[in-house]
Amino acid sequence: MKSPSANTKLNQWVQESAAMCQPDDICWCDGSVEEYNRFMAQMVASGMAIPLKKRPNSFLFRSDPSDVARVEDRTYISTPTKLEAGPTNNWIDPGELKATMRGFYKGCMRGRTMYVIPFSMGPIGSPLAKIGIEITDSPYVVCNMHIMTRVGTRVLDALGQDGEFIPCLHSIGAPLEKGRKDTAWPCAPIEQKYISHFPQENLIWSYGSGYGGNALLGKKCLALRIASAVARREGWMAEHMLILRLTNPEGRRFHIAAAFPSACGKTNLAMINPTIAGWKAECIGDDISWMKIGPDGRLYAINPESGFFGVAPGTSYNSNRSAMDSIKANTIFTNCALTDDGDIWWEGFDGKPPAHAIDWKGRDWTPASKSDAAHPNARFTAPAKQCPVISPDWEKLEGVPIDIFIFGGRRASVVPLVHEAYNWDHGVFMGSTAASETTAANIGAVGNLRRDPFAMTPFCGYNMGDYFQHWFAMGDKLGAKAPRIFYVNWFRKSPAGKWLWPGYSENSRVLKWMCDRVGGKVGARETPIGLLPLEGELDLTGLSIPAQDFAELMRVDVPAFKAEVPDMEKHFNRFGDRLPARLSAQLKLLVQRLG
Ligand code: GTP
Ligand code: SPV
Ligand code: MN
Repeated sequence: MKSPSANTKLNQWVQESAAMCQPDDICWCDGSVEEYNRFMAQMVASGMAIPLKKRPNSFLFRSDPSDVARVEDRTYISTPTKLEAGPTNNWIDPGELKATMRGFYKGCMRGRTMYVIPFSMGPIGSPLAKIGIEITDSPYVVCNMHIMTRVGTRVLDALGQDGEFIPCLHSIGAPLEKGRKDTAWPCAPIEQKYISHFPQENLIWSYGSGYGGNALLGKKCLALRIASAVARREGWMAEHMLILRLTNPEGRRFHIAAAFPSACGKTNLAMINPTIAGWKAECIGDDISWMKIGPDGRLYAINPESGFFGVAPGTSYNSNRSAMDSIKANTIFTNCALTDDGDIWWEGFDGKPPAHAIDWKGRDWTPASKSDAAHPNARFTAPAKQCPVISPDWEKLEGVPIDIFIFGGRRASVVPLVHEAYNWDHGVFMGSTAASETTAANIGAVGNLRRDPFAMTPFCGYNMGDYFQHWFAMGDKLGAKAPRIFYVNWFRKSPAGKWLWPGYSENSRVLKWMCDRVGGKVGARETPIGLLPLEGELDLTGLSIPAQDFAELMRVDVPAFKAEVPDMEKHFNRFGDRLPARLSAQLKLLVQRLG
């Protein structure tokens, strides 16, 4: 296909990539509904996609059992020196990594079509938006990109003849020999997978996986890893944060951005259905926030995405009504179970489990089966505009002004339901020492406690020590207009292993307390770890939590925090002289307060 673009650099890059990957043909994507339908129809015909009778224009995909999540072990930040990538990233010298990957890319698209996807992260025309071009050999990726980003000809128009774009090269790494029948989910073995970033060149090379953040390169690769590096250079922020608007009964609006690690509750909080009378919530984004200081000196956030790539298991009308309403139609499901009447199902779905289903591996499943019907990292891809609580301002070009930052994670013990930072530096300290139990969103062990600063461990495109410093620099610029910082833990458990907090919609009570703090309506008590709600000021009206459970939920476990100090020191020591002195100072203060 002839290039529809007049951009010389783009055309040259596409030609070079085609010469290396050797596809049978090249298809420039226009982003149209017709194009989406055509690719879906092709995938249905080839057996890769299963149309769902119960959900209009919706399809189920089953991945290869080895290709079910991000692969942090195979993800690289390839800066000229290892020090620039820092201690939290995998690093290979750019020359060496490119040589290795060129070896894999050579001829990798034989027997396949090369799709060129022009996409915008952020609404086209927003001062915060960035253009990317993804080259891929996966039609599944093209359809997902249609939902997750703004794709098509209007992006090429915005790019013009000499506009800047971020090149994102992707291959599933499975050339199709002539006469061979394709598998339902072609991909390369784990040791050939590479998710590589070259931040100095704003370049992404991904090989071998067709799943989620490994393959939809606008998301974690561009909007977080590359964007975080660009943001530091240009003085803005790219964060793993949901964005929501809360309006109190008097009509005052608060905008909240919250960073939790993968599969730790962002989508759920982003679409919260408040249980407190008179408060209204609207969703702006569920995974990524790009933020820049506006003309009034406040921090403005946009959601660079246009869809939700959400965790399916656990999603129900009971836990997240708005997500369920968002996925009624026009949705891609990956690694969910298929019911006999042509619907999807997963663990935690409303109602009784089906008597029979086909599990995510394509095998018969019944409630008596030993394994899960859906993979724990099964996902839905749904357009954001289908969310019943999407904010009318979710695509506002200048974004929304952030009042509150929240950090958090999954901690079965130690960390109370909510605490507030004493000041910006203390808030940055809380973010930098955040810890959480690992989840199925990455290939690897689940349930291991790890430090995950700012929920950015897998997503920071440069030395995390410099990233900490960038947070201080932003705080200094924002001064009194900086958002207030809080830390939450929805996941504390009783010794018997029961959740102490009902979570989900009830988290609105905690958000209300935060807004009331900002509004000066409630006080707080000083504790060694930060400011906690005063007795009776966290609204529990209508909630029946045993007093003993609530006390445990709010308990500041001083000995347990003291016991964590050595691990915090070890964590900080990894950054050597890149660790801002202001963080060491905060750790000292914490130690003093813990006594
Ligand atoms: P990524 O898309 O991987 O970035 O995940 P996420 O942070 O958006 O997490 P998500 O909201 O999809 O939630 C992940 C899992 O945590 C789901 O199984 C939810 O049901 C569960 N979860 C979310 N919020 C709560 C909560 O308040 N309490 C409890 N107990 N579980 C929750
Ligand atoms: C995450 O893991 O944080 C996700 C899913 O949001 S993925 O797009 O696969 O990264
Ligand atoms: Mn995420």
